[in-house]
Amino acid sequence: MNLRRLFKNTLFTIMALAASTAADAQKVTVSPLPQEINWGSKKAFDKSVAFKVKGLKSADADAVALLQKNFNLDGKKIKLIIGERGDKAVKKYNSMIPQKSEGYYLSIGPEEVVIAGNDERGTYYGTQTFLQIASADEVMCVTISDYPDVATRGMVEGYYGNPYSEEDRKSMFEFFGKQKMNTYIYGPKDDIYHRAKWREEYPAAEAAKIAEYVKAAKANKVDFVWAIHPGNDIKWNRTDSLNMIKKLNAMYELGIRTYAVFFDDIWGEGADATRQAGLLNYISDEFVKKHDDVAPLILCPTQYNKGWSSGNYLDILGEKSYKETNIMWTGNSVIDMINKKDMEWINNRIKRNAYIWLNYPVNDYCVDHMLMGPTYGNDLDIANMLAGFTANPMEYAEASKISLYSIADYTWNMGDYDADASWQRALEYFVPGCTDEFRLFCENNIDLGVTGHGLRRQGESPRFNAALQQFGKLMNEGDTIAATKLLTAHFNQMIVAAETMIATNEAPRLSAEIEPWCKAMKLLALKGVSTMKMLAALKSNRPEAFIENYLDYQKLDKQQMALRSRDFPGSIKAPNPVVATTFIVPFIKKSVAQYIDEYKKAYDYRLDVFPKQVVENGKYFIKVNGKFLTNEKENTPRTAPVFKDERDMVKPQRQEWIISLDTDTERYKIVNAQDNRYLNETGSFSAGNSTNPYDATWHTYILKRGANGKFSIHTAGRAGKNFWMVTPDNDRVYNSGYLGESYKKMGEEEKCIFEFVPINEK
Ligand code: LOG
Repeated sequence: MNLRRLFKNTLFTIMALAASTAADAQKVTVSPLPQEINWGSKKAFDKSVAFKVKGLKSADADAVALLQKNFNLDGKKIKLIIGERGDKAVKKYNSMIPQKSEGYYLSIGPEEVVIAGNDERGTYYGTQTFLQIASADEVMCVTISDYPDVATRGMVEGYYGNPYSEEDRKSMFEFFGKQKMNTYIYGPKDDIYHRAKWREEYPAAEAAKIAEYVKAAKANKVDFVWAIHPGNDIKWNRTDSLNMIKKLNAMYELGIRTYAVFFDDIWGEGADATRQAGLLNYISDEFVKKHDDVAPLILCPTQYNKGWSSGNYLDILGEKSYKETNIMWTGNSVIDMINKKDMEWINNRIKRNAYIWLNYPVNDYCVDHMLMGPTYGNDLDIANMLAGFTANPMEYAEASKISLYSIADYTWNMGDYDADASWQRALEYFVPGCTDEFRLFCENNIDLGVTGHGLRRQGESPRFNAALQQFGKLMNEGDTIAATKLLTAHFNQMIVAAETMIATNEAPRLSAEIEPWCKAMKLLALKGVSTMKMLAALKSNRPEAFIENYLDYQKLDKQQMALRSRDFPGSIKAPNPVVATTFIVPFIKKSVAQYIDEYKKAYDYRLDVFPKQVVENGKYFIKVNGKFLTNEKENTPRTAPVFKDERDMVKPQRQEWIISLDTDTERYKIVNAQDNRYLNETGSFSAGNSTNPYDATWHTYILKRGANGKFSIHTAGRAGKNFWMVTPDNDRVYNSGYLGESYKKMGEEEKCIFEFVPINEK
């Protein structure tokens, strides 16, 4: 480069920088979006400035701690005034403070900063906003008047699966503090002292942990709500009433001041509305009101969504339970977004505003998918119809924060909520250095396919779909080279994005959680590349190249099938991660099948490499006489699946079976999607995946398709030559080997009793 050009370039850079520091560049986008923000036109001061604080002693201590941690407070020139309504320090600004719970007034000028809360949380949130704005190199003058639309905002750790770790929870509290969320309901289904052993006190070490959570949450202005789930075996008698109070008192000792009682996903006696309302009122009288610092109760009813409501259950709760008791609600169905009409319906029934339990981004019913897309679909005009809004997350705490970031935005300032913009800001917030790679990852993890609950998410793989259109056009024009190049380039982008997200050290805990999905995305994209090579080989008459790439494809497929997430010892679930199932997976599958067909018509070289699959690898319902084979006792060693009449809506994956060809034995393996246990030769689950690990010579089946379209399932290898039958009342499966010789004479067609109904991803 010659000197003149160098000079010109430098000049441009300087000019560009000058332009960006002048005004717009310093307008930090505050999160969650404030209600009212007015930027001045001038710079107030630089990032590293020191302040002279007024109000330090009377202001909220957590807010003060934030200031002390982040700023030099030994300055002389610039005043920083902090406090809440009523404090002398901020008296002058009283009229500026919004008269709203948790609201604050913040003004930043060259001589003075004012942080004035309507209450202590308000001061704290004002300080959080100040921190965000003051992180810019040059801080601009601004005044903000801000408050939340929804009083109670946060999450409910209420899913089935591995509960959050200590680190997960503590990091979540901090995140909530920053994003102005104030509620963390603790109710993991798989904490035994929450549900299975609700009467028993936590052992000392675990009790200490809970006490720590209360403190850590509080320091971030988060209420740590503890939930109890007694409905599976509660007796409606005095003993259990006393058991309840005893447990709640023990939790009080640990610092809990807000309590929830969950009656979701139970049947039988526990599900009685009158009894439930009676218990909650009893707890209110005998426990809540006996303390002056315990908040009103939160109840998750058994009929917690419209789809599951019937009779007068909800009316009874509405009439009988004390008006201050909050009643949770997931919407029109278990998994749904919340709309105005539904709110009208439920609020009328329960005679109070419902407290939302949003089942998003929870993925315990589709655990092979990650839900990383925009959080859209909740109505923007329902703030005054809500008692609270909490989201049930995935068991992946960091990945869930993408959606929770948007929940914070939505609940704070509903009217200004823009799902896509909020999503993009969340992506930038977590990985500012590789946002686009992360976005590409998230774009391929949006929809969840067909599930028993029916929720779908739009907008998956937009960049692939754009490329696919172009691909179709080029193929129509006969330009295979350009077409394959185009899609290959897209697949390569996916590979780079996956590798980047694994390697980046910007968000190590996030990377660790999504790594299995990144690997799945990379393997899928590599399969895409192989598919394009197969197409190119086909069109240029190179059968050897076709076979070579097909073998690569098969190898990659096998690697992908072997991927597991959360396969640590004792993990409750260990899913095989899937990505981009709406468009990319079906495209690749369809293309490969089509290219193989074309190949077979044109060549007879190495036809042996193509599997003669009776059943395509995939997810299926296994049905006999219309009944679903169901893994009723997940994670319980030595149990057998049973047949159920209806689709399981609580844990739909119990009825989903992954059938795949084991290429070593060329027989099939049958695995349950709920807990990843394989079926053994007796048609039951063995001691456990770890104590009796999968062994292809034992645990694979020969599947035969009958003329009736149904299948027979045969054992082979070391398990001997038998087949599966079902008990006379279609209760469960058993092995014909138990029945001696006579059954061996059964006709082949007669053995074909199993239906494999594919669970379509699309
Ligand atoms: C459970 C919840 C689970 C969610 C999604 C509620 C109130 N209860 O069907 O623990 O995470 O659905 O699978 C539920 O939603 N049952």
